[in-house]
Amino acid sequence: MNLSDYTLKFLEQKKVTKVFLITGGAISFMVDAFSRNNKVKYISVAHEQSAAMMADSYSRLGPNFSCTMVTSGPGATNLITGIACSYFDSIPSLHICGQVNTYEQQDGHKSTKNVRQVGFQETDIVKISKPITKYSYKLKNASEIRYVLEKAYYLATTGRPGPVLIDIPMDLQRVVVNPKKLKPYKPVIEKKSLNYKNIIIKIENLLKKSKKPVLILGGGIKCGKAELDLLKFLKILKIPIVTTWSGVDLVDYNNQYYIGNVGVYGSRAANFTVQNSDLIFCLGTRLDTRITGGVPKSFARDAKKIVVDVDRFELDKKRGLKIDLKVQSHIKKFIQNYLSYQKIIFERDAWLLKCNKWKAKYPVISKDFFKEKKYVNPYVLMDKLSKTLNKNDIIIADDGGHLTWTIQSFKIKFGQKLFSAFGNSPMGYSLPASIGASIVKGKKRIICIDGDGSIQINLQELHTIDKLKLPIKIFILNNGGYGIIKQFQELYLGKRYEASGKGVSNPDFKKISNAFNINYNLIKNHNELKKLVKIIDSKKAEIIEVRLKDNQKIIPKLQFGNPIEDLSPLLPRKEFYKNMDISLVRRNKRIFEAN
Ligand SMILES: Cc1ncc(C[n+]2csc(CCOP(=O)(O)OP(=O)(O)O)c2C)c(N)n1
Repeated sequence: MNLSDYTLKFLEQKKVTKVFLITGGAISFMVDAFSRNNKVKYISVAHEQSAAMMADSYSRLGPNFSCTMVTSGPGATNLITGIACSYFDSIPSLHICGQVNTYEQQDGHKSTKNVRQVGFQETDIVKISKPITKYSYKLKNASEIRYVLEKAYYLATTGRPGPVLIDIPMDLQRVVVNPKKLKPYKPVIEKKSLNYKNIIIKIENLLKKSKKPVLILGGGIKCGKAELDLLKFLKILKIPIVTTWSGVDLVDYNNQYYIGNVGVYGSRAANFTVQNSDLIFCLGTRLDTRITGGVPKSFARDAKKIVVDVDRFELDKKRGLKIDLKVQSHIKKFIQNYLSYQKIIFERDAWLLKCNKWKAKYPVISKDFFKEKKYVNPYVLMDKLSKTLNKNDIIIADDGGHLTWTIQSFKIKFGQKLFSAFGNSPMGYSLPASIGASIVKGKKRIICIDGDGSIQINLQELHTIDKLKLPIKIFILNNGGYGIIKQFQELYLGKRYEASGKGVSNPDFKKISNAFNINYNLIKNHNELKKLVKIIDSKKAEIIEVRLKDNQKIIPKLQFGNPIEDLSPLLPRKEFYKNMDISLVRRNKRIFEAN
């Protein structure tokens, strides 16, 4: 067998059975190996960027992770945006790039070390990808292949997961290898183990002293595949729960402990909960600025903070937040240990009641939104979708206003999955991600929430959807431009809509649908939302263009300079002070003055 056959065999053994690819000269020998392997299948797509995004969503939802294969130079550089999605959201994926032959590489001889390129389409993808991968390596000779594949697999899936890249020169791809003689990779496993018993005693002591505790749940729980462990944990810790964007699908919206999404685009209820709390217990969240707001010191300023994270660097970063108890642990291990050492079932009824009153008083989907006559209000659309979709549906949003409306107002039924590429947040993610998701789930229907701007980035994959007959429902929320940018310009740039309204336009989405052989539907107003049930139940792919007001706003949203409890539109001050402990408001004033 040659090195390419060996690589596919390795993927087969690791149950990585789908590879998203575009072929090319430098990857040809690797791709040829598919002709001799009937277990690992490839899917030819239309852009390497979307191949990486397909692999990303495949890994988010599947039992195993996925792989891309691309040619050298432009094939490899096209992967970058998709790889970054996996890196920032801690998603394992493997990217195999073809590279020019070993004898024509720029770094192959000292006389060419400083030239730009030697081989045709030669690019140093290892250097380019280093900051967004856990491991990136160019194969030097064929005998390294087992070691490198095993190391890449180990690193992608262990600790905080993430993407890895292997660059394989063309001549090495066809070298005959003897698997028995290849050197294996033996990871150095750290023996250091935590004293969970002590940690859990400390946590219970903090809890006992707390009158207003809150659980903050983040995407790390999903990366650590601890969703079911979490359910058991929530039975013994009966306190208000808020989620980050990445954690939004961890808890049923109607769960009596669930208050809402916290942060810059969070709900008023969730933000009041966190900002009035005296203890926040954070699982799998890195508490980034989308959660804390621009001045981290003002976040949960009266609360002791417990944070559980697998990544030491996240725990030790200094950004104005003081963490009182840092627990560096894999989340699954932490929860399992908690369950075995825990002594008390913890409740705080009066506090829970107060938080639930906020949830009832400040719903994200306001009654007023239903009064819109001429267009569809996106919050009303989400209300309708929440009611229509079933508990196994997968919803993937892109980037912009439509992502924000979705995360703010979609009401999760436990079992549903709702995500985007949260950390990287590129326009163009949801369409290819929906393809990866549909494939890993056996051609399941996927709800893709897109914007009229974002969909144009990876529009070419509509053909992949048609070719593979995937029943993806593609919602294009059309507000005639880049809504989220317009709202920003309105607030901070004197309503000068440069390159967001001005100079930006859309193709005719009906003609686009026809060209790609996908059914087209138009929903212009609330009355027409009743068409949705039938469209969603269709066995085919459907494009659903939904007409919004051009100046549709994200409501509520944090304005620069405010702490997260004070979302805009600002509440009348009297009402606001009723919701906030006044000493906290005063303390906040001092924090902001000091900044
Ligand atoms: C690849 C990429 N380019 C640019 C941006 C900056 N950006 C973020 S959202 C956005 C506009 C999105 O417009 P649309 O998809 O129509 O969504 P809307 O806000 O109107 O709902 C832009 C330009 C980005 N996130 N990703």
